[in-house]
Formats: sequence, C-alpha cells, structure tokens
Amino acid sequence: MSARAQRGAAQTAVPFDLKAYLTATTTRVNQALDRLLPKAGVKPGTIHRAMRYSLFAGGKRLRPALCLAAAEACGGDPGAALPLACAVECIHTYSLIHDDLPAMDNDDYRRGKLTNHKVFGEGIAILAGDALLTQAFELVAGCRDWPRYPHGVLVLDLARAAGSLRLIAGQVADLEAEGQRVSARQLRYIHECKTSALLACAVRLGGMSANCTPAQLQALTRFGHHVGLAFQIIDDILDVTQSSAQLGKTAGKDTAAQKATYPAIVGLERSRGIAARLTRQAFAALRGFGGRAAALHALAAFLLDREK
Ligand code: GRG
Repeated sequence: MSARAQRGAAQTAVPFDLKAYLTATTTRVNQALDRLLPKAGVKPGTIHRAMRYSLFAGGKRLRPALCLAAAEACGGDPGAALPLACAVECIHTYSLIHDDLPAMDNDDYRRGKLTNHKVFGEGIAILAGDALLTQAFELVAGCRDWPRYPHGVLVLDLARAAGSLRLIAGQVADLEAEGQRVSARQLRYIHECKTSALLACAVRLGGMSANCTPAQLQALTRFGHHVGLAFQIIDDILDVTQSSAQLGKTAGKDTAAQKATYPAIVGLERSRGIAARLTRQAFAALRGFGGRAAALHALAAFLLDREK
C-alpha cells in the first residue's frame, strides 16, 4: 500500500496477501464464466463470440472478488457464491458495452482492447449487452436456495440494482448532467446509482450465499455502498491523472465531455480526502465480522489505492 493510502485509510487489521487472493478469485471466476456461458461456437456464433470478447477482455474482476469475500466474511463457502459473482460480472460487462456505444460515451477502447461495437458492429454490441444482462438472471435462477434467501429474493436484489431506479438511473442522470452545473449532492446520487448499487449488490449476494443474518446483510450493504462511492471518486481521479495506456481506456474523457466529477467540483486533493473518508466508513462497517473480513478489508484498501 502506498504512503498516500496509509495516510488516508487504516491499515488492514490482519496481514493479507491480496495479490494472491485476486489471482485465485480471478482464475476461479474466469473458469466458472467459461463453464456457465454458451461456448463461442454455439449457434448463433456471432453473439456468443461478442459476449465472450468483452467478458474475457481482462477486467479486474473486482465485483466477483467482493462477492466471494463477502461470502467468506459470513462464514460461507465461496464456491456457493461463484454463480452469483459471475452474474454480477455479466451485468457489469453489459453496462460497459452499452456505455461505450456511440449513442452513449462513444469509446474506442475498453479493458485495453477495441470496444465491442468496434469489433462486432453496433447491432451485435447492443445484443451482446442484452444477452449478458439476461444471462445474469439465468445464472441466479439456476442457483440453489438458502434458508433466509430463496431465489426470488436473490433475483429481486439483482433486478433492483440493475434497474431503472439504480444502475440505469445513474446512467440517465450521468447523460443528462453532461455540460450542466451539478451539485455535490446530485453527483453523489449519480455515483450511488451507477457504481455503488451494483457493488453493494455483489457483497449482498455473497452474504446471502452464506445465509447471513439480517444484521450482517445490513453491514455488508453499508460496506458496499461506501466502497462503491470511494471507487467511483478514484475512477474519476484516475481519468484525470493517468494515461490511456495505463487505464486501458481513453483517459481524459470526463473533462472532454464536461462530465460531472468530484475532481471537477472540489479538486483532486479534496476528492482524494473524500475517497479516503468513505473507505474508513467502509472499514467501520466490517467491525462485527472480525478476521473473517480480512479479504473485504484488503479489497477496500486496494480500491482506494489502485492505479487503473
Ligand atoms: C446500463 C449502459 C448502462 C450503464 C450504467 C456502469 C455504467 C452505468 C456505465 C459504465 C461506465 C462507468 C463509469 C461505470 C461506473 C463504474 C465503473 C467505474 C466501472 C469500471 O469498473 P472497473 O474499473 O472495470 O472495475 P473493469 O474493466 O476492470 O471490470
């Protein structure tokens, strides 16, 4: 962890090898996605190739890692959370494919590769996003039930996070805010919807797969909410401070599109301070979990300190 992050956030309470953890969870998630999704050769091949192109383009797999870590924090088996972690990654990837379309952010690069529509054309890119969204619900519906969390509850959680009151609401507000003066309060709403909702859903589903108590679910929701807000502020900072090569996507787009961001409203230093404070709030939400939340703790610290 860099000196900056050490200043801004408390150190991980339990020594934790996050690099090894992320390598292991990424391998596990990639294998599960490969197993659970239609193979590239399955008819119609174009759509399955397009879905897999973006899904396996080298995303950081942070949401799945958070989902598995939340299952561990509640004493569950991360293996049971795996299809739920994959479902969240499918929704995340769909949102990126659609966000990159000419009608939205019009981006040529994502995850260090040409965007989906640049390779497959706009029509197939739209359908690949649609198919990944639908696939996510198929994965959740195909999971087992847990005593406190039957299928309907899991499906509802994911639907709410991805629907017109959260993820889509964030994108709508983001689009409508371009070129406008946006208050810090409105910006927080955008971040809550477009970033925190799905991140919180990832940890909630992980907790549910461990049949967590209502109090644990509430704590995980608080954790995910604060980590999501910090994550988006860091994302906005990186857009200003990093190069396109470092990010694997076009840097500086927020400024060019006159997007509402924390760096634009309060400046870089204050933005870093706010992200560090939000991360401390996320750490506080983990208090009741003890050492079993070491992975969640380390992930939150890493997200604050990340460079891409
Ligand atoms: C439903 C079209 C649609 C959009 C919803 C999620 C979203 C709104 C837009 C995508 C772009 C964006 C700025 C999303 C906010 C969350 C975010 C910072 C995503 C990038 O997540 P990373 O860094 O990406 O985890 P990788 O590629 O590593 O998975």
